[in-house]
This record gives sequence, C-alpha cells and structure tokens, in this order.
Amino acid sequence: METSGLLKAIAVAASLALAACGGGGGSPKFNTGGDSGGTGSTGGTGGTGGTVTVQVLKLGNGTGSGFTSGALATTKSVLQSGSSATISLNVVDENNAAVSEAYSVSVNSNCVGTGLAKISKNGGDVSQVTTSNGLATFSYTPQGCVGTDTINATLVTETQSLSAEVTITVEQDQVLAVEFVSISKNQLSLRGIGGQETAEVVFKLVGAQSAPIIGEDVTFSLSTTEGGISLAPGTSTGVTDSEGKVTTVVQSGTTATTLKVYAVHDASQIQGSSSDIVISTGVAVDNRFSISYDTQPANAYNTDGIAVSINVIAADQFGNSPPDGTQVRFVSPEAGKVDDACSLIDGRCSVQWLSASPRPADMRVGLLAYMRGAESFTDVNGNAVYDGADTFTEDRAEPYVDANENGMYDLGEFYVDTNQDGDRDLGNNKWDGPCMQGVNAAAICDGESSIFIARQLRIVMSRNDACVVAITGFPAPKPAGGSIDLTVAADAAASGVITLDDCNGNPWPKGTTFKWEVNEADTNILALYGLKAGTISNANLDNGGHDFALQLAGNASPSYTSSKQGTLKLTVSFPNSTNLEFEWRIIYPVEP
Ligand SMILES: [Ca+2]
Ligand SMILES: [Ca+2]
Ligand SMILES: [Ca+2]
Ligand SMILES: [Ca+2]
Repeated sequence: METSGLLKAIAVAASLALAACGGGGGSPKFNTGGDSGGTGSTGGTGGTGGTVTVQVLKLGNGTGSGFTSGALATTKSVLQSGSSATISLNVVDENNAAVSEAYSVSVNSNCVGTGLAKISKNGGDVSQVTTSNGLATFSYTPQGCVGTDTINATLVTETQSLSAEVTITVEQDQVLAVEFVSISKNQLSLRGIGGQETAEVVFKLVGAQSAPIIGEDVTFSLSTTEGGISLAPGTSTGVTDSEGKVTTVVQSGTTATTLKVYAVHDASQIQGSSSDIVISTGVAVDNRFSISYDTQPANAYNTDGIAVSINVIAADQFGNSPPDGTQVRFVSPEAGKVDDACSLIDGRCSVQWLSASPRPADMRVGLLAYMRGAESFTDVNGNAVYDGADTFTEDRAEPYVDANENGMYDLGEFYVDTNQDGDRDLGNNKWDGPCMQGVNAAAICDGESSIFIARQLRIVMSRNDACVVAITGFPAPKPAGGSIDLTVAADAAASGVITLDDCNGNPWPKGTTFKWEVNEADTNILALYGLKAGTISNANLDNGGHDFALQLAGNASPSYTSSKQGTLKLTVSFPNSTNLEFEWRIIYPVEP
C-alpha cells in the first residue's frame, strides 16, 4: 500500500490522539527503539469518523516465521581479505510480511569507515540500499581489514529507528605478491649536474584476492650501486600502510646506468621489482637533435590550412631521453603558422605547421626548432665528460633561419638571440653544456651551462602543375610547338635528362605520380630505360624540380625498311586533381 510521508505523518498524529483519548477499538503501539520487536495493530475508529492506519516496521532478515529481527543475513561468516559476502536485509510489517513500499536503509561497518572494506551494489560503492518488496542486498568486501567486523543497517522513519547487524570474521591474507605500483621519475640526472636526482618508488603488498596487506615490514635494495647510487637515508625499509603500500626513495649517482629497485617482504621473502630507472645527463645534445616532417612537399602553393606535422627527437649524450616535459620551441618566420612549442615525452614531440599567407616568392619556408641543450664533443678518453683529452669542433653560433638558402646567416634573417644582446653571436670557442665536475673533477666548465641547439627544416609549398624546365643530352633536341624531336638510330641508344617542376621552381606535391612510356606500336623496335614510374615522396625537396634520366634504344635487327616515328609520353597525376600529359616525337631512321 502506497502511503506518502505526509499521509503517514497525519495518520500517526491521528492515532496518537486516539490513544490519548482512549477511544477506538485498538491501541496502536509504536516501536521507538532500535529493536523492532513490537507488534503494532490497526488504529481504531475516531469519533469524527474515517479509518487511519499506522504501519509498524521491523528490520532483520527473512519473512514470516523465518524472520529474524535485528540480524542481517550473510552468505559467508568468514572471509579472506579481498573476497566478498552478499549481505541481505528484510523490512517487514508487524505480521512479518514483506512491505511493498521502498525504504532506504543506511549500511556501514567499522572497516568501511576506516577504508579497509567496502560495501557495494552493482559494482559501485554505496552507503545506502533501497528495498524492493521489503528486500535489499549488497556486497561486503574487506580490503585490508583483519579480525571481526560488524556490518550495521539502519532504517529511520518518522516514527521508528530500526537497526540490524551481522559480524563477519576476516582472516589474515597470505602475501601473494609485492607489486610495483609507481615511480615518480623513471629518468634521473647524474648526481651534481643540477637535474632531478631522486625518485620515489612505491610498491604494494597484496594477498590472494589482490587485497592490500597492511602493517608488514618490507626491505628495499638496488640492482646496482654504481657511481654511488643509493636509497635515501631512512628509506631502506618500510611498513605497508592502510593501502598496503610502502615507499622508498632512490638517489642517483655519478655514473650513467640503468637500475631497478627491489622490495622484499621480510616475513615471506617474496620480492617485487620496479621498472627501469635510467641515470643519465638528461641534457639534449646538439648532434642528437633531429627534425622531420610527414607530408612534404605540401600542396600549399595556393591553398591555406594545408597541415604539415613537424616531429623532433632529442637525446642526451648517452642516447637517453631528456626529462618528459622538456620544451622544444618552433618558429616559422617566413610564412604559415606553427605551434610555438611542444613538450618532449620519451624524447619526442610534434607540432603542426599550417599554410597561410603571406607566401614567399620562392614558396620555400624555413622553419626552426630549438631547445636548451649542450654542444657535442668527441669523448676521446671515454670518461663521459668534456675534458682536456677530448676534441670539440661543433662550436655553435646563435641559431638562425636561412631564408635565402645560401648556407649562411644574412642580415635580416631570423635568429634566436640566446644572450639577448641584440646581435647574432658566433660560437664562443668553448664547450657549452652542464658542468660535470661533480661527476669527474677533470671536466672543463668554462663555457655556458646551456645553449640553444637547433635544427632547420624547409617546407616547400608546391602546386599541382608541371612544366618542362630543360632537356639535355638527347641528340639535337628541337623544341617546337611544345614537342621535341629525338633522333634515335636503329641499333643505337640515345640518353638524356628531362627536367620538370611545378611551374614555380619547386618539386611536385607529395603523392604526385609519374609514368613514362613509349607507345605500344613502337615497343618492338624501341626500348625505354630509366625510372619509368614513381611517386613523389618526402625525399624530393630540392629546388629545381625533378630530373628524369632516360635512354631510348633502337632494335638491333629492325624489321622495318623505312624511317618511322614514335612517341615518348609522360603522364603526371596530382593528388586530388587532374592528370597532365606530355608527348615527344621520336624519329628512328633506317641506317643507310
Ligand atoms: Ca672525456
Ligand atoms: Ca660554444
Ligand atoms: Ca642566408
Ligand atoms: Ca646574441
């Protein structure tokens, strides 16, 4: 029977009035305690007429004669940490019949309160369950709780406060594994060069059900102590916390190496191992900074928004990654738009360049990537630091964009003013990089602790067009009306180079295909040699277009008796565009 809260409140008030007056046939009883043992009855008939009903509820488990008040039912009374029991409760009326009205019942336990157990329903943690036809169930899972835990259910209505409980014994779980959880830094800098030198390593003690095991002693060790690698004072042992976790701190040494941290559970001698920790300089070096692109040449001559991904890879002198988050900056001073920076993850990151106006006359855009780093040196004596025994030739000037591609800096070209003195400085004749005297006293530290290392890239804004630029080598090339006569004698070969570009001095866009052929009727008397078909790829960026070296060879035993004429044909297919065709007449006379 559905009764709203307001109606129930009115019914209660009416019944109380009746009881006070001693009127009516029955005396309703109200259970006001946690115990739900009352046997309420139907209220009497008031003097003003009308029948009111007060429902008295009980909380426990079961129904009818099987109802037990004040107790919850559980599928298991003994649990291992991490395993679950299903707990059920029933809300019944004074006749121990299930009530159809839904009630919200609060559920809790000591271990749930301290986070060492959870109560869940349909996979989610809950603190309340709702009855359906008087029944509610939920799961109880200890997660580190050991000993006895009492699970309470509480139902509060306008007139009653009911509770029920059950006690479950949680057995101490057996340690099954020492799990590696996390490491704050998987790469540390060499001790004494001013980088990140410590990392926090977290392990977790778990039992058979993957539940945490709390309050256990763990001892840590290192796979190597080379170069003075150590555990921070006071962190060589630990006790697992309420989540089963235990933490140590590793400190780098002065030798570049890779290590692991081990954690051993003292009582069982079960061991866990961390992932690799790399100890390196973490400072990107000039000769290990690399830049590349994906879609090049770009079909961006007259199209805005053509995207080119620019990718950089940086490594330190040992080939290890700089720390994640190290910034690489980008500029595209001639044209287009480029993301200003990206952050290295595992030594690499990417930005996007977009074509946009203005466009330089040569449609070739210089782009610069630069970052803080060190100059390269040849470690002649192999002691991992730059010292008097080593050679150093790559003295770096402030980076610039060679807009006119003449291989040198010209006034007006963009440069990175590293020292902000308003001039483009040349190299300082010193090795610039992190001072490594803490690693080796022989290290020379008279240069800057870092400089900008840089890489330049050229983006070519090509167009979907083809023009013949030059024909060389073939006998007597005679341009006429867009075609050229080539004289090829029988049993003789003619070689030459035909050069084409995008009609703007640049190569065709990436993805453009080309095909050279001689018409089929001629193939028995004439052969074509050379790169006869292909696709323009990232490799074709040189200024001036594409050179095609071809050879036309006459048949050694011609079956014909008079001069013939054939055709050399080139088909150029642009991505998402139409084809262009070029033809040249070929004359191959009979030898006199
Ligand atoms: Ca050296
Ligand atoms: Ca220098
Ligand atoms: Ca220049
Ligand atoms: Ca400067």
